[in-house]
Amino acid sequence: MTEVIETDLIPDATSRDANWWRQAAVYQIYPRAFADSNGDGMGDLPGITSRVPYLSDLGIDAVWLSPFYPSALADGGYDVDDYRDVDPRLGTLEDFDALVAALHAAGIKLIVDLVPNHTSDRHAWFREALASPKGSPARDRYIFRDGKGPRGSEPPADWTSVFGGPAWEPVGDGQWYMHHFAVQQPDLNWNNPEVRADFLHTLRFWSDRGVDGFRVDVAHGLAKNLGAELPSQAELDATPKDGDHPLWDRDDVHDIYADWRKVFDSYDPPRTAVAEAWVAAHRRARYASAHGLGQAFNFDLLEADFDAEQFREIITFNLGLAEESGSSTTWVFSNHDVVRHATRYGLPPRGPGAGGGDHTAEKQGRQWLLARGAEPVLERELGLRRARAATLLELALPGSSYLYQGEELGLHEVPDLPDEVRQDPTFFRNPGVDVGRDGCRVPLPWTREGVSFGFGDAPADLPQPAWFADHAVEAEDGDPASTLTLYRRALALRHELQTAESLTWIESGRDDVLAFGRPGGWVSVTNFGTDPVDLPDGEVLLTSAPLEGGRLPGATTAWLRA
Ligand code: TEU
Repeated sequence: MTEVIETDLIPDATSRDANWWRQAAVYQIYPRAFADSNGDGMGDLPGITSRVPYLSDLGIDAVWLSPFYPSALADGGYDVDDYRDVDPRLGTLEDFDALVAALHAAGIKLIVDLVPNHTSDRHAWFREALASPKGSPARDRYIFRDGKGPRGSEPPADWTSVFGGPAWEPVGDGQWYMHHFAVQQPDLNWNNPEVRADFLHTLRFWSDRGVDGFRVDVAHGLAKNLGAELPSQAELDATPKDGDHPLWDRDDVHDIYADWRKVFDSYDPPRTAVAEAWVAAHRRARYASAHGLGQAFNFDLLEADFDAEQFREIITFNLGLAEESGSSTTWVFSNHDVVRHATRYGLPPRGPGAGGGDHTAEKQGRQWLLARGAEPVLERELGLRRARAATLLELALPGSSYLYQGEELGLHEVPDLPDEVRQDPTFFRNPGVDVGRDGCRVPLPWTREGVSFGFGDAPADLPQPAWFADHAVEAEDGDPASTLTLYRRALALRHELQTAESLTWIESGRDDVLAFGRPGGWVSVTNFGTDPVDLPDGEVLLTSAPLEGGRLPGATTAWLRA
């Protein structure tokens, strides 16, 4: 038995206390793919409001709403034209207020996505920058540099963007601007005081409208230190990301979040934030500090195989990090950027020693997508069975669980979207190398039939496959064996059983079984192997698949009351 962490805090995610987020189950809504109320083929805010009863029945504590701001959708809304408005195709500010009111009436908090690293190229600031001369204050809000060569016709540096292709774009007068992501996403200059002030304004704007927290996009990218001489990509690659890299995870980024914290703490209860920061594990704690954003994602489980040893190591390590930061830890299997976990777990194992390095389970999934899901053959049932077991394990862990719309329906990735409907810039910028993230962004099926399975009255812009019918809410509602029923039961029980943020490993005597107890007698046992195993003593509360002769079969989790 290993004591991992003990705190005396017993949060209650349903109350209005300042710690509501510490062990919340947060459900991510990708708004354009959730529910379409006006038949234009695009999900919208009134669509979400109409589904609040569904969210309430599901039993989540909070919604994380991906960007709903005006946007040309060059990157699914992560290219923001105006941070303090609603995309007219999604509704109005009044619709937003109605959504907040409906969620709050149902006891559900709302976290909105904030995209501070870059604006869109249609943002008023960027238009002004293009219309203004070199060296002007308007250009200083972004990262402009003179090009090299005659008339600046060569880029100022050879950098590649995160999305593939060059990271510098010419504007026609010898100057170029920097973009970590798509061309339509110019990076902001966070050394500019006006940029800093404007985001404080945005934080207050949404906090005043009742928003409970923020998910901070690319939180490790805002601070940059670029002198007159730009380094080469090779030099960037060779520079350790330990606080003084010119572009990523700089120590001074935390000065920005210290300012934000003052805004968060001026509200009652304080507004919360969670950092999306793809940084080395030992650097995560700073983002999660109570003086900064307060919580940070860890993506370790979504990069791992369905493997007891990897899971145990990741869980122990991250609970330790949580102790270091004073925050609670976060768990994520799926989101709008990655191959859905039911699909990842249905692909062949990556072989001995897999776990770290660049070839993660998620990257393996992306390679599979490149073959349009043809090879290797996806073991659909096994993948879903493992995903259900993994999720039940996750929901018993101390800390917050971030769930992605559709996983509660057991959805697989849609691997075979025709190229002509694809929207993700990572598809267009990486021909033949990456098909992008559209396969996890296909609109949800609500009914077994209809032009878009109840998503709306028009066909969905990303076409839904025929097999979505079997995963529709209507098909799964009330079916005791469905994934939706499993999530509902698990989330309801989690509320009942939720307890202090600690965990005690229970030695199972087997390498392929992970068992742990939470204070108060809540026990979770997962069999990662194939042979049925005996369960510890206790009352079985819930299982991710039926027991076999009282024993726990392979790829199954059971919750017990000891
Ligand atoms: O993602 C940041 C990020 O680093 C990911 O883009 C990741 O590298 C990528 O998904 C791999 O394909 C955030 C958002 O979650 C993502 O949707 C946005 O596209 C991105 O920022 C730019 O805003």
